[in-house]
Order: sequence, then C-alpha cells, then structure tokens
Amino acid sequence: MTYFSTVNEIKFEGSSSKNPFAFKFYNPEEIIGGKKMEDVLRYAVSYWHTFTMDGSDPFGAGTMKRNWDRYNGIDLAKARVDASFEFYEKLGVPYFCFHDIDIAPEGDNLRETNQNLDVIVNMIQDYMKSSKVKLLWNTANNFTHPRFVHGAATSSSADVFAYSAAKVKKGLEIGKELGAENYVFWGGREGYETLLNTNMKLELDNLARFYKMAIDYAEEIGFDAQFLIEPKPKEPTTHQYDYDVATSHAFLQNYGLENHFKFNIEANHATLAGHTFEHELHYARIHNMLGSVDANQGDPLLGWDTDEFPTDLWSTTLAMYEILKNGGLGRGGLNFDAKVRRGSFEQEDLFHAHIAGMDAFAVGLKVAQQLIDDKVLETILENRYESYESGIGLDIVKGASDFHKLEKHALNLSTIEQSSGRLEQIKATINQYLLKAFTKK
Ligand code: XLS
Ligand code: NI
Ligand code: NI
Repeated sequence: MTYFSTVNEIKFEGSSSKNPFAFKFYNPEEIIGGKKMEDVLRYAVSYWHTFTMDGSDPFGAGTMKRNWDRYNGIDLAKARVDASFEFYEKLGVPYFCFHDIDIAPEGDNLRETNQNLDVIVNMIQDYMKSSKVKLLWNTANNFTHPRFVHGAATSSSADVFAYSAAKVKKGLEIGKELGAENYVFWGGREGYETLLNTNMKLELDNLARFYKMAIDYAEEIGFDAQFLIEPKPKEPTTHQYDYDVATSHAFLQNYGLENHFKFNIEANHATLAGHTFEHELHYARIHNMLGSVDANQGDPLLGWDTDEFPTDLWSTTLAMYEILKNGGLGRGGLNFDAKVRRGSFEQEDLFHAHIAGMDAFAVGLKVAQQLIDDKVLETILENRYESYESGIGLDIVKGASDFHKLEKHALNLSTIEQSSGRLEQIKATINQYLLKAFTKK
C-alpha cells in the first residue's frame, strides 16, 4: 500500500528547476565548508504536524485530506507509520521526531496506553532495520489530556506528577529501544495562569525533582541520549516556567542540572519571547548549551505559535551562522516543528512544505558559510571591540584592573573616540551575500 502514489523520490534539480517536487537548493551531497550538506542540516520530520494533526483550529474543524484516515484506532496508528516511512524515504530526510500519543492511541488506562505504544514501537523498529531513517528525539505529551489541566511535573496534584513520570519513564525506554539521539522536555503546561492560586516555589522545586529522576532513570537503563529542554514563554499557560534560554539556563544552574541538558530552540518560541531566533541560538551557543533546533517561523502579524514552515532566508542564514559557529549541532538536528496551513489540505502540500523548509535552510547554510569564509562578521566584531585588545581594555579583560585604576584612567581622558555601529551597511552586506550566493558570476 502506498500513501503518496503521486510523488516520487525528491531530487536536487538546481535553482532554475520549475519542478515543484524537486529541491532547488538542498543538494545533500554538496560539500559546504568541508562537510556534506545533509550531515550539517540533519533534517527531521515532526510526526504530529505531518501525520497526526488534522488542521482544526479554535474556530473550525479539521480540513486535512489524509488517505490513512480511512482507518481507526490502532489500525490508523499503523497506517500512519507506513505513510510516515514512505514520506521520509521519498523526501530523503534522515530523522523524525514524535510525542508518545502521536504514534499510538491512548488506552483506557496507562497500562493499555503502554501496550498500544509497544505495538507501534515494534512496527517502527522493524522499519528502522531496513531504513536509514533514525529517531532524532522523542518526548511525552504531558499536556493534551484533561488530567494535565494544571500541568504535569508542576501540577498541584501529586498523582498527576506520578502519572507524568510514568509516561516519561516509558518514553525513555522507547527512546532507548529506537536509538534516539536526544530526548526532549517541552514545558507543555508547566507554568501558571495566576499567582493567586500557585505555589511557584513548590512547582519549580518539583520540576527540578522531576528532571533529576529522569536523569537517574536514563542512567539506570543506559539510555545515553542528550536531554534537551525546549523553552517557550507562554501558550498554553500565561507564564511558562521554561520562558527562554536564559531563564531555563538559570533554572538548571540553580538546581545543579546544567551539565545534563542542552536546549532545543524553536524559532517561533524565540519570537514569542520577544527575541529573535538567532538571539536564542546565540545565547545557547556562547554558554555551550545549543543542542537542537525546531525549525519553523511565526507570523509577525499574529501573537501565537503559528508553527509555519521556515521560508525567511534572512532568518535561516542568521540561524545557520550560529549553528556553524557552534561547530554544528552534534547529536541535534533541524526538526520541522511546522504545519501546513489549514488551507493547504492536500497530501502533496506536505511535500511542498518540507521542500520549502529544506531549501530555505540550505540557502541559509550556503550564505552563512560564505560569511564565515570571508570573516564578514568576525572582522566587524574585531574592529568594534578593538579597545579591549590593549591598554586599559586589556587590563579589564585580564582582570588586572579595579575602580581606582579605572577612575585614574577616566580622569585623564580629554576626549572619548567612538565609531559608528554601521548597522545599515552591515545589513546591506548580508543582502549582497544572499543574492551573490545564487547569481552566476
Ligand atoms: C509546542 C512545542 C512542541 C514541542 C514538543 O509549542 O513546540 O511541539 O516541540 O513537545
Ligand atoms: Ni517545538
Ligand atoms: Ni511550538
């Protein structure tokens, strides 16, 4: 049974191709900066957006036409697995990601849910024996079911804390079975609506206890995946505890957990937090905490997590710049935590959307590598911070200064010379690189 019978394997055809089912810029074998594009980009498909969600929104029913929807229950779950591997293979992506309930239906109780999971995990495992496709990460959905109304690890109910732990326990076991590279913790409903009924101190302490137990259990079973926290400032709760990278990093440090985690940074969550995507990547990178990326984009006109496929080349360029400066993503990858718009309901749109995203990051990679080769931004920084390379500046960064010496220096200054930040010129240079990368000389 094939689910995408109208689509063949997607191939690279180059920037002048008019074939909608071809890559224009993503050429997996092409060497950029000494590495194959596919080894740097490490793309992943999000199971939930691509095979599970139906396009419903708060105002309307599902719109997606999916030919696996003729099935129900566990048969539907199996059909989705078949469809998913056909999709990964045809698209040529090396990875996928899922939440527990994306792949298997919940039963009447936890025991039944776990049995359903076992059936599907076995099936996925069989596929993975003959396929090159691997699991980038899995995670537990501890937010959809009504039991998580007050959160999971930060719920006011200890029973819910326990239930959540059991789901993560199972998730870690599944991750181990399927050889996941990472395990993700996205805060779901770990946050609050109002302080009027919230014991924030207890909830934060409990969240740390939960993470600690997850670390211990992964060690116990010998699951060596990289743990990732995915920050998000709001939605569904008004205030999410894992607000952004800086907040989450401080949380981890407060509880002595920072060596066990890195961050999974989602573009749309960055902008919801009032940051740029590159700010979050940069902040994580300079603290050696950049683990993986949820590649999507928000709509600047809408204030929520729209999870659109990434097409903004400026953003993908600056993101790839951070990733290259990080020396790559290690065990992480670029997971398209992105959904086709409600109006893009045909199955073929799933290919168009992923091709668009893969091409956009391929452009970003090429341009970012050019910027690095030419030391464009490095030169700007070098010049701008030159005053710390000698004299009083060097004393400051070497720790060889104090307020007495600095005051003496300041009192002797007759003028202070400064130079322009040159923002407009820098932006124009980036535009030039973007265009140059794809025009024949
Ligand atoms: C939701 C998050 C979620 C995580 C995985 O906003 O992006 O999809 O990536 O739980
Ligand atoms: Ni995400
Ligand atoms: Ni999101």
